[in-house]
Amino acid sequence: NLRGVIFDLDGVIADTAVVHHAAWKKLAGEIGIPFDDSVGERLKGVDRRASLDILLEQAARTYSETEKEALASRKNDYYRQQIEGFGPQHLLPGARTAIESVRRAGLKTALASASRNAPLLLEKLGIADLFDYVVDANHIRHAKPDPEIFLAAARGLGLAPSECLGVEDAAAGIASIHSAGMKAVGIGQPQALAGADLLLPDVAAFDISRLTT
Ligand code: G16
Ligand code: MG
Repeated sequence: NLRGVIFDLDGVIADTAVVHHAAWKKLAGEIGIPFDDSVGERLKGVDRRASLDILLEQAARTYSETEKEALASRKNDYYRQQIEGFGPQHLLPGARTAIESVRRAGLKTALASASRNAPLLLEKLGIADLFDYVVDANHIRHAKPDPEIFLAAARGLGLAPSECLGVEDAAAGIASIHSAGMKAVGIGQPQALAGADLLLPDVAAFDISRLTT
C-alpha cells in the first residue's frame, strides 16, 4: 500500500541537471580532461566527490586529496553562481502540481537529493514547505546507487520502504530506489532508465491518481 512518494531534485523537480553538467564540463575543460555526454550521464545523481572521481578516470595524471578538494569546490562555485539567480521559474513544468497532488491524495512527500545545495534550491524555488521530510545529504555516507539515501527518506517519513515510491531521472537513482526495496518511476529517456517500473517523459506526466488505484 502506497503511503509516501520520495522525489529526487535535480532533473526531476528543478532544471539543474544541465547546470551541474555545465559546471563539470567547464572544470573538465580547464584541466584538460575529455568530457562528452556519456560521461555527463554517468555523473547524474552521483554526489560531488564521486562525480569528480568519475571525471578523473580520464586524467593523464593522479591528483592529491588536497587538489581533489579544490577541484570539487571549484565546480561547486560554478554551480552556485548559476543557482544564485534561480527562482520558481526554474521549477520543471508540472513539478509543483505533481508534489501537491501527492499531498492532496493524503500521501507523504520527501526529498532524496544527493545535493548539498538542495535546501538552498528548495528555498529559491519556493517549495520547501511541500516536503514532510528532506534528507540531509551531509549525513549520507554512500552515494546513489547505494540505497542509503532512499532508506533515510522512508525512515524520516516514518514509513516502511515498501510503502514508498521513488521518482528519479538518473540510472544511479533508479538503482538506489530498487535496492531500497521501492518501486521506481523514471523521468526521462528510456536508454538511460531502462530499469524503471514506470517510465515518464517528464514530471508533468506524473499522475498520482494512476499510481494509487
Ligand atoms: C544531484 C545531481 C548530481 C550532483 C549531486 C551533488 O543529485 O544530480 O549531478 O553531483 O546532486 O550535488 P552538490 O554538488 O550540489 O552537492 P540529485 O540527487 O538531486 O539528482
Ligand atoms: Mg537527479
